[in-house]
Formats: sequence, C-alpha cells, structure tokens
Amino acid sequence: MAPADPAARAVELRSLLRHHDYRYYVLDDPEASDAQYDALKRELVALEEAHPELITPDSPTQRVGAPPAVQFAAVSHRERMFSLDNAMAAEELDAWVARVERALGRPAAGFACEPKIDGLAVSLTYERGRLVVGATRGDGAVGEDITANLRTIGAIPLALLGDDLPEVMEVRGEVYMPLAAFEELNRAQAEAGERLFVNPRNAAAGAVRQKDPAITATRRLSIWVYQIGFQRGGPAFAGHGESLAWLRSAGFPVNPTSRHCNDPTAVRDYVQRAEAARHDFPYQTDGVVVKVDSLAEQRELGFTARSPRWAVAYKFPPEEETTRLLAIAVNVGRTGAVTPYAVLEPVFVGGATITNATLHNQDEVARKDLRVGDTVIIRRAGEVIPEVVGPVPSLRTGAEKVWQMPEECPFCGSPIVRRPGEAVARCTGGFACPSRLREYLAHFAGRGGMDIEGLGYKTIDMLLREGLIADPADLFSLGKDDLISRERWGEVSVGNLLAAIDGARDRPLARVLTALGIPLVGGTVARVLARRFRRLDAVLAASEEELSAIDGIGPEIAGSLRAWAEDPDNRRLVAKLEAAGVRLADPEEEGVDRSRLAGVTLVITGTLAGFSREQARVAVEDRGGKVAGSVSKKTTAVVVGESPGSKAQKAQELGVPLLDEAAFVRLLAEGPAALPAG
Ligand code: 9MJ
Repeated sequence: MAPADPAARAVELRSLLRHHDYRYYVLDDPEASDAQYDALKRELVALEEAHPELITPDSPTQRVGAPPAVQFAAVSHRERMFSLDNAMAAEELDAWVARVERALGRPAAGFACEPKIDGLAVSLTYERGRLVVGATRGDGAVGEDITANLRTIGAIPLALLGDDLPEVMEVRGEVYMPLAAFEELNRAQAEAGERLFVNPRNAAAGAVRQKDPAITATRRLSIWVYQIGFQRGGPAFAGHGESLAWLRSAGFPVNPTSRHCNDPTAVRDYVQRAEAARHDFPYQTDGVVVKVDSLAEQRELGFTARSPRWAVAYKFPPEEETTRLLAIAVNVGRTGAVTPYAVLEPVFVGGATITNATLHNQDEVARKDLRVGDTVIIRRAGEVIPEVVGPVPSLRTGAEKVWQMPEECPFCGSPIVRRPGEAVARCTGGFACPSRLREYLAHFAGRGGMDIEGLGYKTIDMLLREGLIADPADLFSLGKDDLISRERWGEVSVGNLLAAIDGARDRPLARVLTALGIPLVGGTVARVLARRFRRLDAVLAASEEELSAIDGIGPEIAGSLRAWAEDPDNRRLVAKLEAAGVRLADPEEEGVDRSRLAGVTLVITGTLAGFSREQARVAVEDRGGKVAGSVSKKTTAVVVGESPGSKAQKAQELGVPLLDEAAFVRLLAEGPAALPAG
C-alpha cells in the first residue's frame, strides 16, 4: 500500500535503516533479522523508484550506482596522514615508552591500546554529518579519491548519528576484508581460474581501488575507525579514548578490544593478551598500536619527519614454520571442481596444529613447484587459513616427486577432465560422485539456498551413508519410516526435519536458483532473474542474448546459465524437483488472467509513479503481453510517464496511441478493451 505521506515515510525508513546499521556494524548486536532489514530496504527502494525526487545522496539505497572511474582524482589531506614507527620486539616497545617519558619529562598520563589492523588506511571526510570524500592515504599528503568505492561498504556511515555534529571532520580508519570473506573470494577466484590474492590486505586494497564500484560492493569489506584527523566544530576531546567513544556513538565501527591502559605494565599486559588472542579475531591483526592517550601530551610530543612520537606499532613476530609435504590429495566440491590440498606432517604454527592446507588448483601447485616429499614453508595468515608459501629447494634429496592431477576421481572413479581455457579440473561423475553430492547437498540446503533447518553435514552424511538419497530431489521423498529407526533420530527430530524439508517446497524462486548452484549465479543474480522471469522454466529457456540484455547479467553469467540448462543431469534434477512438488516459480498475482494482454506489445518511456520499469514489465508479461525496447508500427501503445524520452515523439509520428499511467492501469485491469478506439 502506498504511504499517505511518501516523503515522511522515506525519512522514517532511512532513520530506521541507519539505526539497524548502527546495531549491526557498531554494536554488533542486531535488533532486526536479515529479512526484516531487507523488507525495510525494499520498501525504501520501491518508494524511491515511485518518487525519484525523494532520493537523497545519503540514502542507504545509494551506496552503489556511481559509474566506473577512468582514473581516481587526487585528494590533498587537510592534515598529513602519518604512518607509524614499528616496534619489532618487546624491548623496542619499552624503548618507545622510555623516549616518551624523557620527552615529556614525566611518565605519560595513560595509553590507548588498539589491535593493529592489516588493511588499507583511508580518510573519510564528513561535512555537517554527511560523507563527502573518502580517500586513500597515498603518500600521506595526497591520496586518491575513492569515495564511490567506500560508499559501497555497509559499515561506513553515509550520515552520522547525534546532534553535536562537527562542521567538518576527517576520520581515519583501516578498511579490511574479514577472513571469511577472503577465503570465499579466493575459493571463487580459484574456481574461475583467476589469480589468487596473497592475503586479506592485498584483497582489500585491490577491492578498494577497483575502477567499478559495483565490483567493490561484492567484496564484503569492513572498517575499523581509529583516529580523528582534521576537525572544525563539534565536541572537544581531551583524550584519544574519549574521541573513540564519540566516534562510536556517531555510528563508526570502533574496535571493541581497544583499551585504556594506565601505565606501561598495563600496556605490556594488553600486548601479551592480544598476541595470544590474535587468531580468535575474524580479521587479520599484525600487532598492537599504542598511543599516548592525552591529546595535550600528544601535542607536546609532536612528530618526527616521518611519524608521530606519541604512537608506535608493535608488530607480532611472523608465524612461519617448515614441515614436510607428505602427499597432495584432492577434494571434489559442489560443482565437481577438483581441488588439490597439501597433506602435511603436523606442525604448530600461528596458535594451531596444521595438517592440511588448500593448494587451490593445479596451476598453483606447478607455479610453486611443490613436490611430494618437499620441505615446505607454512604460513598462517590468519585464524583459519594456513598457506603453503613454497618449497625449500636446498633441502631436496632428489626423492621428491612431481605431482600430477589424478585421471580418475578418488571418490567415484569417474574421469577427471580439464576443459581448455579453464583453471579447474572437474570430476565427471555428477551426483554419482559422493563427495560432489555431499557438498552440493550442503549448499542446496544451506542458508542462502533452500534453508532447510537441521540439514547440515552430519545429517547429510547419515542420509548418504544409509543410501537414503542419491540426489537433492530425493530429499523430498524421505518419509518417517526411512529415518525413525536411525541412531539418535526420534519422533521429534524426524518430525522437525521432515517439516523443514516440506517447508522448502515453496521457497521463492530466487532461493531455488541460488540453491541449484549454477556457477556465477549467487543471491543477487538469482533475485534479478527471479524478478524478470518469475518461473524457473522461463529462466532456463531464455537465450544468451535475452539474458545478457538484462541489467546486472553479463555475457559470462548468461553463458554459464545456458551451459547449466543444457546439461542433461541438471535437466533431470529440475524435472525431479518439479515432480516432488517443489514450486520452482513465484506465486502469480491473484486473479490475473494470463492471456488478457495476449498480442499486445507495449513500450514504456519516462518514470511511472506506481511501478518501477521492472514491475511494469512483469505486470504486462504476467498478462501475456510483451514489453519492447523501441517503438515500431507493431507497437500496440506507448506508456508515457514523467519526463518521457524521444519514444513518445516517435509514437506520435507513427500514429501509435499514447497511454498515461491511469490508462496503463486500466489496460492491465480490463485488457485491450480499455485501449483508445482505433
Ligand atoms: C591500525 N592500522 O590498526 C593507527 N591503526 O593511528 C590504528 N593505525 C594509526 N591506529 C595514527 N589502530 C596513524 C595510524
């Protein structure tokens, strides 16, 4: 239903979304579910589509949308962005504390300690609470304008919270890629045969310097803010910790493990605890930044030519060990991709014992010249990503063996093939491969897909072990008797699982499309496809040209969809899902006559108040009509909204009737009888 006062509702929605962003990104304590948040966002998108005049640059809907940059403009920092001196060992940290004390002529009143984030330093300038410029550090004096990219990072507020907002404030922080996002990105890079990122820092730096903000938006970056640079107006601060508390209240993510330390003993204690806990963080830290807390003392201490005297970066010791590469084995993933991994003599590095490490793909093994039996260097770049840096060739005995991709899948015996031009080798066993099926099921039933609660790896393994399913569609024919006698499965758990599976029969089409695991078709692309086609059979029948013409679908995605749709295994799966009663389509509008607009071809120009372009197209197509991109003699009528383009004029020249929005609505309701006579 349209709100009585769209402008007021837009303001309200933005304020609600900002509040939920604050709960999520700053407090790490969300109040709304993802679905509730999405519903608010969708309502705002629809409202802004209907009333484009209400869009503001700081609206949460306006994060992506800037066209790709050709070159980044230069930005002069109002205050130099200094880098920090390093302390490579505990003694160097003590020496820094002593220098501070000597320079002040007394011990510092207190210190602020923060985890050192290994990301990319950025500067964010806010004018009267609105983000106006985001820039890289560059050489400290001049950086690059990456505003459009930084706006796509959800954790960076576009508008600040609170009343006493400064006229101008420049804040600094570290943009980083969470470890989970980094691993996912490299997995996708490996599968696509693209170059792998060496560490989360490089991945974040690459994402932030993308020419196309739409790519940055897909990279799941975040930020910790840790310093105020230039400030005019707003609150005055006596200490660094105080300024961080204010930044947090204004909506910036400030690292919650930052602490005030009264004296050097407390600093050493913080450093020790941070080092012990470094792998418990979901992002990469490479040390601790210690700052003199009092801003008056900071001014007294001042700067050297390179860096502030009031701060130091203590670096954790590197975490590398050597061990033996016992074997190279392979996994088969949900798309059939065969991924080699290192089987290692267990080695303790970075706080954990490592026995395996992914080698990503065949080319990576060759590029690193890894041979079975080699002594290899293992680096733990973060919590969960042990990496094989490379061999130590000087320790070779000559007995090491060059590895080759197996010709047959170790799980199902089917041939492994690598198509020309692809980096990935694949098992050709389809669902007959137990490894592939297991991974496919986990994805199919997972949160982004059919979201079948209780169907994790443990249950999947049981179903496979007992021979109860041979493909994902078999899930839907499981009965109580199949499960009830199994170990640890009683009335209640069986009832819950079967109810969850039954509930998955009418998931929205976007979820079904995601669940099918079509390469390159993730949640966003799936939503675009669902909105456009409404039915799975229509998606799978669309030609490459038709698909590539859709906003947000490039030729690669179109090609991947076509290839998937033509694979007989996939066709069988879709047919079987349909037979099992899975809906495979979004519900039709109530009471719509599917042939009401049969034979009618419309062209739409200008902005409609009650429909987005996509909604208008869907409304016409649901009724059996067509929407074309250009006017010809075959056009039935041209629908004219606000600020129409040249198509309205072309229609008049050709004698094609024009419809305003009210007439369009009548046409949808009544069919061609509502068209003007003639
Ligand atoms: C990082 N990288 O985490 C600073 N930093 O302060 C923290 N960097 C910094 N502070 C002044 N937490 C210059 C750089």
